[in-house]
Parts: sequence; structure tokens; C-alpha cells
Amino acid sequence: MSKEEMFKELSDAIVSCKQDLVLAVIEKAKSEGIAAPEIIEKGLAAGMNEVGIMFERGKLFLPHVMMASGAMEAGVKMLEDDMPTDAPSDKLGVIVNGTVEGDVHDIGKSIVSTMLQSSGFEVHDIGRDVPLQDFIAKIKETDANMVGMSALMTTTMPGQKEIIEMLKEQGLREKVKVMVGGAPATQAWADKIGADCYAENASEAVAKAKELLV
Ligand code: B12
Repeated sequence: MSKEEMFKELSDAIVSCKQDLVLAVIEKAKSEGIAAPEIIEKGLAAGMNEVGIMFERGKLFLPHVMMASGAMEAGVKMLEDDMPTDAPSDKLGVIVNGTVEGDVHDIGKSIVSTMLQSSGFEVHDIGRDVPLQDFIAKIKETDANMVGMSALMTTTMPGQKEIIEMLKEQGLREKVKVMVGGAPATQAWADKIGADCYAENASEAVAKAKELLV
């Protein structure tokens, strides 16, 4: 089976919520030497994106999305220990990452955290539906030099802007780089709210964090 066929099988298994099949295909992909980040992005996330499109078109409903999310999470968990450990001995920077208040979507945010961590950043993942002031508190506590904010809904995106305002009020904006992400975010949105960068996916997040912090 080619790499592409394997990614397609994995993506289809997510769409049909077949968790056992997801885990079996991951095992197969690992034994073929395919790297964990590639399995996540081209197999699992591709399937979840497909689920998103079908949900938007009314072709499937929320319980289906929840089951597919469960299969996706189990797959990511299985790959956590296989993330590359090419991290340098000195940490590249300290990043607080979370999903903003009112928003429970955390699959993509968690992938971003895992990839940043395995690339050598010290990551404090503060979870989902995080009160905005908790971002600021964690930044202070960890002396972070970057904050990552995920928002998957147009209704919760303004939280990203508010956190930037809070950073300014606390005199922290100069010290803390701001990275935004999540399906509705764009470069134009990042520019509009004064973030330092936007990343479309986890590998881009790693590249942009390195650009800004290293
Ligand atoms: C899975 C899912 C759920 C799951 C979430 C499970 C979980 N633990 O996360 C469940 C079923 C719980 C759920 C619930 C709801 N959902 Co929902 N959900 C989705 C769905 C289908 C997929 C999201 C996903 O996981 N994608 C896969 C991951 C890998 O991709 P990703 O999240 O985009 O992340 C990547 C990038 O965006 C980026 N990234 C992500 N975060 C960050 C952070 C940083 C710092 C950076 C740099 C990059 C980055 O990198 C990631 C990896 O490549 C989307 C559809 C979509 N098109 O996104 C709807 C969607 C986001 N949901 C939606 C809605 C409306 C809801 C509900 C309100 C449904 C309801 N009617 O009850 C609730 C929300 C409740 C709440 N208060 O939050 C809407 C939002 C619409 C809007 N207003 O904008 C969407 C767009 C679907 C739709 N068209 O209706 N949902």
C-alpha cells in the first residue's frame, strides 16, 4: 500500500468513526516508518476536515462529529510518544497555548501544542474554554515569551483580540509574541487584531514560532 493510500484509509476511518481501524492503520503506517506529524496532518486531520465539511453541508450530525473526534483523539494519543525528539537541549522559548473562553474545540490546538513541544519549545497547554484572564495569569507565572490562541468559532474569535488588549494593558505586549490559529482565523484577521502571526496548521505554527523566537 502506498503512503497516499494509507493516508486515505486513515482519513476514511476517521470519517466513518472506526476507532479500531484508525489505530490499526496508524500501527501499519508506523511500521512503514512514516513520521508521526505526517500521519497526524495527512491522515487524521484530513479526515477530521472532511467531517467538518460534511457537517457544514448537513450530511452528518453532531453525534457523528463527536465520535469522529473521539477516534481522532485516540489516534493522536497513540502517536504522542513517536513525535520527533530532535529538540535541542536548550529550550527554544516558552509558549502558553490554549483555546479561548466559550470554545470547547481543542483537537487542533492540542496537535499544535504537541508539535511545538517536540520541536523544542516549553509548552504550557492550558486547555479549552479558558477564561481570558487565565491566559495572562499563565503567561506571568511561566514568564512566557509567546502565547498561542485557538478559536474555532466566529463567536469566540474576539477573545483573541481581547487577550492582545489585556497584554497591552499589563505592559506585556512588547515581551510576548502572539500567534493565532483555528479554522476561522486568517492572516488578515491576525493583522487586524495586531497579532504577530497566524498559522494555518501545526507544522506552520512550529515554523512561525521558530521565526519569531529563535
Ligand atoms: C470536531 C468539531 C466539534 C467537536 C469538538 C471536539 C473537540 N474536542 O475539539 C464537538 C462535537 C464537541 C463540537 C462542538 C460544537 N461545535 Co464544532 N466543529 C467541529 C469540526 C467538525 C472540526 C474541528 C476540528 O477538530 N478539526 C480538525 C482539526 C485538526 O483542525 P483545526 O481545529 O482547524 O486545527 C488546525 C488549524 O486550525 C490550526 N490551529 C488550531 N488551533 C490553533 C492554535 C494556534 C495558536 C495555531 C497557530 C494554529 C491552530 O492547526 C490545527 C492543526 O492543523 C468543525 C468544522 C470545521 N470546519 O472546523 C466544527 C465547528 C467549528 N463547530 C461549530 C459549532 C457551531 C459547534 C457547536 C456550537 C455545535 C452545537 N450546535 O452545539 C459546539 C460548540 C460548543 C462550544 N461552546 O464550543 C461550527 C462553528 C461555526 C462558527 N460560528 O464559526 C463549525 C465550524 C461547524 C459548522 N460549520 O457549523 N464541534
